[in-house]
Amino acid sequence: MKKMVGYKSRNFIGIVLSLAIIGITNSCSKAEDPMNGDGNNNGGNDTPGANEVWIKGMAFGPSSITVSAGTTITWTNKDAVIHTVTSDNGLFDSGSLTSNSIYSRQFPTAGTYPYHCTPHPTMTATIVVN
Ligand SMILES: [Cu+2]
Repeated sequence: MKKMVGYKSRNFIGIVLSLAIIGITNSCSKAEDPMNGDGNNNGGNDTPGANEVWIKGMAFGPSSITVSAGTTITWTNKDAVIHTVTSDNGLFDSGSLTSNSIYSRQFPTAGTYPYHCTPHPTMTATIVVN
């Protein structure tokens, strides 16, 4: 009789643990999107906002962005590796941007501003200021 009770309570503990694990899994998947750093909750399938460049998948996106003079551009490193936002002409340099780091720069003067990533020279992009 004692064995039966022990068996039943082990089963009960098993069910409780299963429910707890399901609960933890659910809360994690709900927490994922707010944690992706984009400030909204639309499933994580986001694109950069206006005046925003994402460094993602070893590329700047968008690779070319056109803004009016005085605009501030914000770059976010969405990759796990370090990137930089470095002017081809020595006009600006973010320095090392670790994962999820942000770099912002205002562009007060019209012109074309090509830039690249120092550790990955094939990563290139341009800011066009009108
Ligand atoms: Cu890079």
